[in-house]
Amino acid sequence: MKSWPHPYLPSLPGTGLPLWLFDTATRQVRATEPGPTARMYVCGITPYDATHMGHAFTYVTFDTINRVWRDSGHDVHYVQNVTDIDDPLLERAVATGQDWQEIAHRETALFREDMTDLNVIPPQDYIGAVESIPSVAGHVETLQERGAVYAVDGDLYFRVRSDPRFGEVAGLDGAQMLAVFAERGGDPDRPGKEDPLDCLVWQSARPDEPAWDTPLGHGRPGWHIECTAIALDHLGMTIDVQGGGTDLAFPHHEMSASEAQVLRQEWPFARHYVHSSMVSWQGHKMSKSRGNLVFVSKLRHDGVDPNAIRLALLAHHYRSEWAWTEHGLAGAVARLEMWRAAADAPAGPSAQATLVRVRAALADDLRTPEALDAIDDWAMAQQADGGTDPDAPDLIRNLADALLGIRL
Ligand code: 5CA
Ligand code: ZN
Repeated sequence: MKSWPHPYLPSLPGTGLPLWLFDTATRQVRATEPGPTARMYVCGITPYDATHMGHAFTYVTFDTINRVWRDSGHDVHYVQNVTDIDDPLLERAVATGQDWQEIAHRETALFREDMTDLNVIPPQDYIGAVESIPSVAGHVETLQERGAVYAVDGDLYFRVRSDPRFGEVAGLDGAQMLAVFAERGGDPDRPGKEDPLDCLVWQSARPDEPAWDTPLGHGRPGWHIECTAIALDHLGMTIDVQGGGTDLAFPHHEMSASEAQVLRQEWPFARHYVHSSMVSWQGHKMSKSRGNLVFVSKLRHDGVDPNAIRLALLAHHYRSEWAWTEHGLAGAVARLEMWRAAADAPAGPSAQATLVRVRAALADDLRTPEALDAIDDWAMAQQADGGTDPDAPDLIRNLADALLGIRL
């Protein structure tokens, strides 16, 4: 699939620090240890509605990881999928009388615009589920050869217990796994399953639903195997970061990791499983299914500077749950104005220490609120006392852009 344009990244003096991140599987903040090229897979949207602030928070979080790695001297191979065939998309098509492909096409185009305006670095490989169907079928055949697949009325299920490490990503106990699986698209009660947690990898064609011809028969892929296949095809094993919101830790990342581990007979699928917390609005997690949404595109069309939207997101640590508010956005608009006023001056106080502080905050599990505080301190000092360093405003402009994706 077409990705979106790459933003210009200014270079900064010196090199950033190695990035430490919280890993859901080990429940520890640990150093990432990528090779010359860091490898990151982040789960993409299911394109049946526009990008909301929860999505934006998640993609800005992983964009910050991308920027910190680059600043510390790594290239980044970033891969993202688009779930352009799945139940929610078909349900929306039926409910609104539209063609499912048109919805997917339109909402993916809008997502690209939103990501471009938010200065998000695009994935090198942006891959749709539909275009991956031949690959998914091949991976399911390999799982069959490994004895990890069985049929229930023509649908194919992955035996989660064929991976001895199943359960280690999210760390839930059996009862929790069952409850969450049922809530998030699973079918624990389907008769004929060997283990209630076994997950669908191939669904045979249903009347009035799209289906594709593959060696597995006429049908379409299950959800988790889509991300397994795309990640293995484009990044291989083992990746540095598997990412998404906390709602994906189980079952999605658990299942995709187990499928990959059985396919490759290697462990682990990812060195870090990284999850951004849920953004809420009106008392509930912002979600397309509930419909309590604040859209990036709506704010953009209302004339809100996307840099202010990005600042409003970065004001929250990625592992804290928070609610989107008008007040938070207004604070970000004011902050952006203050930073711009200070960076537009001909000189300011030295910004070297600010760069050190921003790098240290981001490298330590992406403490973005503290990175913003460091720039606040510089901007307030500039506004209060002027300053004599003629290079300082440019350094602030460049570090805000390169590390935070904020254009002053
Ligand atoms: N297509 C699948 C992943 S393969 C999917 O979950 N799509 S999604 O459109 O529902 O979500 C896209 C990304 O946004 C996921 O990483 C999800 O965890 C994240 N996300 C969804 N809602 C929120 C929210 N309210 N707050 C933070 N992140 C969210
Ligand atoms: Zn995914």
